[in-house]
Formats: sequence, structure tokens, C-alpha cells
Amino acid sequence: MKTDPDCIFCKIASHEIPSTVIFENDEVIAFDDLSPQAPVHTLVIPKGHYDDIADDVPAHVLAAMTEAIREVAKAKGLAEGYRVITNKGADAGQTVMHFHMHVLGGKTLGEGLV
Ligand code: DGP
Repeated sequence: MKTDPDCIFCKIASHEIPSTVIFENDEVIAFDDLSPQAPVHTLVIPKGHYDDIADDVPAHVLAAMTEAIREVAKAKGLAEGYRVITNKGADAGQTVMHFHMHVLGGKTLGEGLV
């Protein structure tokens, strides 16, 4: 598994930096965002280092992330719905260059996507 010793999310994945872990298995970890934008704001990341969704992310890792999103929704009680967002690159405002999906919910979210 490729990791980057300078990447903050790699350090969270290896538990070198603490986080509030919601779900974890061999491939992925889900933890609460440091600056929540909604009552529930959890990040799902692969444990391997990929820069973003356009990096060469294997299908089984994407499947593990999808499963983790469902587990986050269950753990956080998001039966009424939630939103999943990923930022890729400067135009999207990506700030951490380790692929991650934001799971947002816990309230009625705005209708717009931008
Ligand atoms: P993005 O803009 O899509 O790259 O979002 C990065 C998110 O990562 C942002 O919502 C804040 C969050 N974040 C950054 N550093 C940390 C950290 O050290 N711990 C946690 N839990 N979240 C972090």
C-alpha cells in the first residue's frame, strides 16, 4: 500500500495523528472532520495514498469507500438522507491532497450543489 510520510491523512490512517474514528477496516478509515460544515461531517479515506478521485484508485478501494459511507450513515443515524462530496484540485478547493469523500448530514441540506 502506497503511503506518503508527509501526508496528514496518511498519518490519520495509521493513527499517528488522532481522530474520531467512525468506521475502519483494512482498506479505509472514516473519521469526523476537524471543521464540521454540518451536524454530521465525516470523511471517508482510503488508507493507501491517492491524490484525488482522478488518481489510479483501484475498484476494490472505491467499493470499500462506498461501504464505509453506508456504515457512517448507519452509525450517525442518517436515515433521512445525506450528501457525499469529493473535491478534486484547485477549482474545487481541495486542501488535503489525499483522496477523501465528505459525508454531510444531520439537517436538511441546501438544495444547491455549489
Ligand atoms: P477538502 O477541502 O475537500 O480538501 O477538505 C479537507 C477537509 O479535511 C476539511 O474539511 C478539513 C479536514 N481536515 C484537515 N485537516 C484535518 C485533520 O487533521 N483532522 C481532521 N479530522 N480533519 C482535517
